[in-house]
Amino acid sequence: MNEMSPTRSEREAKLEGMGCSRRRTEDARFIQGKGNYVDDLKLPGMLFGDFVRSPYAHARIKKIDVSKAAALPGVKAVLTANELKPVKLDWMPTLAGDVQAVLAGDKVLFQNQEVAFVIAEDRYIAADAVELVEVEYEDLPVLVDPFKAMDPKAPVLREDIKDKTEGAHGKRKHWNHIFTWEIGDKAGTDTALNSAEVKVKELISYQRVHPSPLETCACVASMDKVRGELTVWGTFQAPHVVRTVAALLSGITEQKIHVIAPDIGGGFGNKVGVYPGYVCAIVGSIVLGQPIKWVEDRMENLSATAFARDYHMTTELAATKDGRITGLKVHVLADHGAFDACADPSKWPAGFFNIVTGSYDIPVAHVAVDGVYTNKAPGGVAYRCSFRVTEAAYCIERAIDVLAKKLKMDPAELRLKNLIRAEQFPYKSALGWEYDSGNYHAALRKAMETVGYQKLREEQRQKREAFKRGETRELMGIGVSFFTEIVGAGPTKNCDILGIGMFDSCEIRVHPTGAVIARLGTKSQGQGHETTYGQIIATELGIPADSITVEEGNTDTAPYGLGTYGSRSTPVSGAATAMAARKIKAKAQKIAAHLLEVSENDLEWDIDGFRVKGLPERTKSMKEIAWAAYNNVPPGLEHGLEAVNYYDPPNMTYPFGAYICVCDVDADTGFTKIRRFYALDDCGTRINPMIIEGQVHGGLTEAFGIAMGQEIRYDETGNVMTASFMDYFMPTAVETPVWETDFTVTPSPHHPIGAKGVGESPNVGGVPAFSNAVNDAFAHLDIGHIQMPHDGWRTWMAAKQAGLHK
Ligand code: MCN
Ligand code: CUM
Repeated sequence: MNEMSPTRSEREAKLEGMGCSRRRTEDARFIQGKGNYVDDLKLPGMLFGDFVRSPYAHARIKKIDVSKAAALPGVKAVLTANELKPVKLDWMPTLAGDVQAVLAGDKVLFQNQEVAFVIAEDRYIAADAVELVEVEYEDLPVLVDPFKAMDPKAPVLREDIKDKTEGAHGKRKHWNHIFTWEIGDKAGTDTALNSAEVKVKELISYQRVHPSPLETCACVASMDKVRGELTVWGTFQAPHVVRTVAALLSGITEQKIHVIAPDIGGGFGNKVGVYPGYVCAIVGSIVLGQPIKWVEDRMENLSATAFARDYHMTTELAATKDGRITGLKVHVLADHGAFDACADPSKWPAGFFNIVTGSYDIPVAHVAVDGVYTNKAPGGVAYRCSFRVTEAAYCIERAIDVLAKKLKMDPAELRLKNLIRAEQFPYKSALGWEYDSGNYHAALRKAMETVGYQKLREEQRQKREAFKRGETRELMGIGVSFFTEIVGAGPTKNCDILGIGMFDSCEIRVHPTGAVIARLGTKSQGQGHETTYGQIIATELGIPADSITVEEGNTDTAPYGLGTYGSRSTPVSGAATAMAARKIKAKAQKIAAHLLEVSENDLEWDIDGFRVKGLPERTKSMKEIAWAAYNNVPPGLEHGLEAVNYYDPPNMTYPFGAYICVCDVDADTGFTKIRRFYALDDCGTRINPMIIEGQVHGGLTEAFGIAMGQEIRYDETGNVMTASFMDYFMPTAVETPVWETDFTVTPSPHHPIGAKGVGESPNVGGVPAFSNAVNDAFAHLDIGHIQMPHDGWRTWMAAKQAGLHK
């Protein structure tokens, strides 16, 4: 070797592969304002669609008169349910096995429900025409409180299914009941509770919130009547699923539908489902033969598209006097709004809520979930939720603190006592999951040491004394949370969407010069996929990441995939990427052996190519092999260097983390200052540490928003009180605390590169940490569980209830 040739570590660094904090390639266009979002699309002859929405939460539609609107110059068409009925599109199927009105026909079921769709030459004319549509309503009794949904006298909401005793998930108990989902050992759990030395029971509510991505939902539908082809650009987290649904609904054959998700300005689960806007734009375009754009405004997004949570969890824990948990029972009342449009895998009407035993070795547990209809917007699964894992983590993490208070035990100590031990992995939980790997004690101990936990407790003790003496009006709270996530849906044996198994895919082509294009079935909404998939391929194939282009979101070019949500991209498509690369590498080895005139088995991999074992100077780089793949392949081998992999994960991945939050509550204003927030995440093998940190910062900021102020609230007549950022708390840089991040690495044993997902972890673990901190500030006082969100008013009320305002 001459002295100019690069060292091994230089060769490795040049790849910018896994483990490298490589700068995000997509940011070059984003920070220069050169992103390409749906609303940037302008097609010749493009029209604009806008909705007439219901001011009522529950009302019968007596009459719709569109004549004035239709007569307005520039208006091309006005669609109502009557126009959609002949093509059987006035209703559409939801991902949860229910149906949803595309445009309300006989009655409306929530405020701002879609009633008519006006199509005009531009957005302004459409808005004017919306005002001219006259709808006569007869208001009906409104059901807002889910606890009253199954009263014998509750109003009938869904007249279309009121006599159906069977739903998509079994028996219905009431006209407003959707499903009961039950799992675990009921008798065993009751025995554990009845014989427990110590018991706690608490109603833990997770309020309705909304992910509100920066970019609202949008689409452009364009029907080419000559070719009989439909192209739809949209804010889709799962473009292939949208194409399949569009084919099934429209009758246009699937290959003649082109679904394209361009750049997306945040999804957070809000952009998984199919909305009336998409259907109406498509129908309009088919009818008029012109492209139609539909873009929601902020109020429409906040009040009518997929909300999150609204889970009311009655939680019971049984334990011994010295703090061993012996059983867990949870009953959930789930408010799904007017239609069950939860975006869960088909067989999981309550998502993966049965991860509610959390990170603890709980011998027996039982969960029952009742879903009900109310006069609110549909949705339920969104907002970094991992299919209801957020609710589950909040439930168990609050319950642990409630139990610690009852036992007069330190909440961290109670956790250490019950956490699943490293040697128990793979761990089979009482509610049916097999946790792949973890070292929980190491993580929690590292967190406690880093923040100086014992010292903080001592400071808190002193501060409480000082409060009693009247020297301060602040209460100090320390919130601990330990969470286990379950991401990577999922094994096709138990996870599907509309019958399509939840595998995912990657296709890689190596061009003659050694440059690569990779295409995937997932779709980034800001997570940095163009950067990180390239890093996996770089390491696997020894090709610099800068020579690799990653493309997603075009159903014509990408292999079929189920999309990005549930932090599944890394666990499923990341695995598909590694596996596709390995197919290519296996072929490359054959070509290298041919070129070096040795047997395949005489070769070994070395960073960016193959070398002959024992003769390290005899090498063929991947670049050389790529060239040879197009002109000098061994006899009998096909030309080219490409592969596709459809990966069906054998299990989910189980990332975890330990979060600690320190806050100071002002007893007189209720204002809570987050003094410190430490987040340790373990997502197995780390592909890009900088991107992981970004994901954690974003997720913690959302968790802060949820825990400290966000709530989609309705008044008793079903008016949405929080349909704008004036009323719905959106944290800015001003309010957002400083985040300290940390990590441990426990690879997933079944994932090809050992990686687990991370995108939703900070929200799952963050919310209980904040809530536990605020509750902990009051833990020495005689008040019960304080509900989220912990805004100034609620916290002030808690202080008042605790007798601190005398
Ligand atoms: N990553 C990594 N190493 C790991 C795990 C992940 O470097 N061990 C990187 C990945 O390569 C990817 C990112 O972290 O670039 C997130 O990966 P993953 O955890 O697999 O999650 P997904 O890519 O599937 O993203 C979905 C997840 C979800 S469900 C929501 S909701 C959410 C979230 O991502 N929405 C987001 N983070 C978001 N971030 C942004 N900016 N915008 C959204 O809409
Ligand atoms: Cu549940 S929000 Mo994400 O899965 O898109």
